[in-house]
Amino acid sequence: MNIRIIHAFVIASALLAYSQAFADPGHDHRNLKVAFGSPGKESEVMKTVNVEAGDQMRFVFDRTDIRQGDVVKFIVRNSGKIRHEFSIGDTAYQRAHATMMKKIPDMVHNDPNMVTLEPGETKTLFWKFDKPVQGKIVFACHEQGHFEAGMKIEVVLGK
Ligand SMILES: [Cu+2]
Repeated sequence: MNIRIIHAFVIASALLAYSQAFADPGHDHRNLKVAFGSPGKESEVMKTVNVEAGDQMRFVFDRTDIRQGDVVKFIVRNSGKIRHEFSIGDTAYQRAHATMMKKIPDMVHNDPNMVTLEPGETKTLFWKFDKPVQGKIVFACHEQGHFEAGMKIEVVLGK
């Protein structure tokens, strides 16, 4: 099993445990997917957000006006001298992700909703915010200690 599959499995397990804790009886979780959207297509992009990840443990966004239904292109640049991560999630997902990253701190991501960026690197993600969100949309870096140091941006998904 490669690290990416382990990662997907651990996140799915954590989310499953979370959602089961809040599930009403009879609800079927066999087809559990991420609850905060789905991978977007470049041809559908409605908004572009430029993101800078820096060593001050901050993300800088040039806009945060994201609404339900938007397909957003994120152009993420690591302007720092250390590795950062950019991941899209919601409150529950990022909490689960943070717990998992403490167990496997050197995990590298290249998934539709998360990328790992070496210093100077720029990567692009396309995400479709097609689902209502419980809590907030949370953009986070889970390199060791970064989330705890405040490397996240929380956005209320507009209607
Ligand atoms: Cu970081």
